[in-house]
Amino acid sequence: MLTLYQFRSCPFCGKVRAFMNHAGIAYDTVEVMPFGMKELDFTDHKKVPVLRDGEEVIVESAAIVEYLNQHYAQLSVSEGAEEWVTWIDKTLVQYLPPLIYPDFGTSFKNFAVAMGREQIGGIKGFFVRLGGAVMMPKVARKMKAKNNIVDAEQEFSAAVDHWVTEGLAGKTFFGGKQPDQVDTSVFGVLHSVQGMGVIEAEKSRNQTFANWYDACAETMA
Ligand SMILES: N[C@@H](CCC(=O)N[C@@H](CS)C(=O)NCC(=O)O)C(=O)O
Repeated sequence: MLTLYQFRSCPFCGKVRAFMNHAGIAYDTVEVMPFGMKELDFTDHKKVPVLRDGEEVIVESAAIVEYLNQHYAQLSVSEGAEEWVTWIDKTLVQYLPPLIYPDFGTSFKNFAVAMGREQIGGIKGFFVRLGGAVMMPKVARKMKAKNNIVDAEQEFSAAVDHWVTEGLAGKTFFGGKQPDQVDTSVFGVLHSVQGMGVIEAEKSRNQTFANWYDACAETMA
């Protein structure tokens, strides 16, 4: 059995889950505690996702998806996929922290959504939520500066439009009639923030995006 070590709300972990869900690959998940990451004591890589396949330990979300496709799925890889895989990690993902953790109040509210999903309750859940809400706006500000993001909302909407016009380009999916690993990766990253208002706003603004997102959700969520 494959085991995915994850934070449930991490976009990179969402990317891996969406691929496995879509490809029908069975897996277990282990929820890693953000402060300490004791669950990852078996590896020096202190970031999630980490995939364990028997003795094999695979790290880095894009490499994990590649590994899964090679060994368990063999989905066809569409032309231009490599460029979009880079865009997802270098551009699309970078907007999410500034959007969902802009300040303490919004972060505290959005951490409740994430904590609910991760089913971390009680005192431990409260301290993870509080610690995250204090820390993440600082991380988000740094990411914003590093990536030259000025207006996260507007630039994220432009990124969604870019995906629709240049990625989907009139097709149902990037992969054509069927989703491929670019679709699963874009969906997985975006789905990680579902319920926090960001995706909902984009769906009501861009109907083509909404149609694609809902079609992906049928097999990937
Ligand atoms: N390039 C990595 C990025 C993974 C990553 O940044 N994961 C974050 C959670 S979203 C993490 O584990 N952060 C913990 C830390 O940096 O201490 C990938 O694609 O897997």
